[in-house]
Amino acid sequence: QWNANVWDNRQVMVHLFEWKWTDIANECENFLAPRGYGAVQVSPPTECAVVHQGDTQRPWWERYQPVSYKIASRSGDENAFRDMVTRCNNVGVRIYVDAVINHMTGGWPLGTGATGGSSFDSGAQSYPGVPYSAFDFNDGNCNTGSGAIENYGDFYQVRNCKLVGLNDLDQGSEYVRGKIVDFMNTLVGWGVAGFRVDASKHMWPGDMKVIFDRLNDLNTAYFPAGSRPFIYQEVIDLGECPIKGTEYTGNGRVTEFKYGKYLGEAFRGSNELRWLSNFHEGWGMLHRDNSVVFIDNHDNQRGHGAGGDMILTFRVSRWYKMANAFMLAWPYGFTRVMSSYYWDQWWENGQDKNDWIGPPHDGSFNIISPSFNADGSCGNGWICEHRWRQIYNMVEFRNVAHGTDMNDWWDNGSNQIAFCRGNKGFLAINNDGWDLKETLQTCLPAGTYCDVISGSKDGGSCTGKSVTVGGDGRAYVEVLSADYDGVLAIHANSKL
Ligand code: ARE
Ligand code: CA
Repeated sequence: QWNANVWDNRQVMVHLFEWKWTDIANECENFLAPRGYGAVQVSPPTECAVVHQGDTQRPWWERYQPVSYKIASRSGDENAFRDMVTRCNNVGVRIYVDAVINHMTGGWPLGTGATGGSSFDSGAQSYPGVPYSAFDFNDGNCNTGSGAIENYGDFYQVRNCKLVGLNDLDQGSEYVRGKIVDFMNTLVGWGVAGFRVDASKHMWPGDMKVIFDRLNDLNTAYFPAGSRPFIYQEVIDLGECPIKGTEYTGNGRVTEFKYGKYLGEAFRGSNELRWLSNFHEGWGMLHRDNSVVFIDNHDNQRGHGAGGDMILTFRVSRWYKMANAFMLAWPYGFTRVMSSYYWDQWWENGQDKNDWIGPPHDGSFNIISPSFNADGSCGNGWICEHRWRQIYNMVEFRNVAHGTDMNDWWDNGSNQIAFCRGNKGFLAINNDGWDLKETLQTCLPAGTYCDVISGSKDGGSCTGKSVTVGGDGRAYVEVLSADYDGVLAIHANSKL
């Protein structure tokens, strides 16, 4: 449950937020497998409430309000989902499902539509598509006047009361456990490799353990016998809440939200990069083998969730690429690359009033597929960070350096840093306002290497900067403050 079930030489997952199943299947074959991505986190696949906001929009967050465990959403139906899992597994790319098992919908009246046609009544807590009824919810166990979570300082209400008004399932109930286990095991049977477990902070770790212990081993058509589903639990622990991520590491991995927040602070200049030399457990983060790390996620890239305005996103692309390069080169945690769609922000009093806007869609609210430009980048409103050269080339770096540790750290006492990964890779970053021009230890065998940030290796030549490593492993390296990107990266596979 800690093992990501990826191929050894594919060590990165990408979150294809709000993508359709058919588009993901194509992406596995056309891009992710050839570029060495190991897995995809998909948006919640289950039937959910249909929420309309204005005449022209459906918020992305409707998918976090399940109505049943039927596979039916704007991403596609069960057939499309299963076809995606098969096609991605066939090219060695794993699928992780975002499992929303803490709750069902918020307060919608009987008659509100659902993406799979099931009826439901939030007020009566009736979900015949599962079926769940009022007995299966936590109301009797919640100790607040409103029935909602009122104080995050009280771990009891965080687990037993309603998160933002969402009907809170009782995972202590044998019946509820059985329904959740059946849902997850159905997906495992189809070849799903793991789960992001939404709102894990709001469930008791002991109840979750009972559920996960009942999950089947992975499908042996694609995985070695005895493989366990990969489990990573969404727990936001920035140190301010009595609930700690470590309460959940006995069940699987946990999302480490401090990681992206601290890197955001460092690249935005609140903290010098030189301090990153020991960016590990010593910073109060989870053990590296228990954590999933990322620069931003679908919540905090739009001001939901954790980390506030320190979080880096595609909108500050130069820093964003630098932080992703650091993450993908740094031996800590299992890494997740975010892949977003664009929306216009509307700032009022420090809040984006458009934070709810859903993915690109047509007049009938059908999600529009990404288009692909000649250079491989996306159109139709999709950002596709995972297709940015500086990011996918660093995915290859991580795969090549996998199994090595960090060594030969160098810094200039400020915001210029460099380090090696064994004799497999070398990274230099310049976030100072002046040039980095240094002869540094790269730890690589003598030869000429292509910098995979300013370009790519193309046959025997390099479309970006070249770096010549001498017999002593040292090389003259330049990252100018005026360069398009503030990073330089070379590795064993970029040798010319
Ligand atoms: C929507 C509306 C609400 C409405 C509700 C019910 O926005 O106004 O009351 O529906 O109808 C997402 C959206 C929510 C949305 C919800 C359901 O973000 O806005 O509510 O879907 O449609 C906490 C949780 C953490 C959670 C974050 C967002 O601990 O688990 O809040 N993250 C996951 C997902 C979200 C999703 C949900 C959970 C719900 O990633 O996308 O919500 O399924 C501190 C605390 C954190 C807290 C954080 C933010 O940092 O330590 O624990 O995170 O503040 O409050
Ligand atoms: Ca709960």
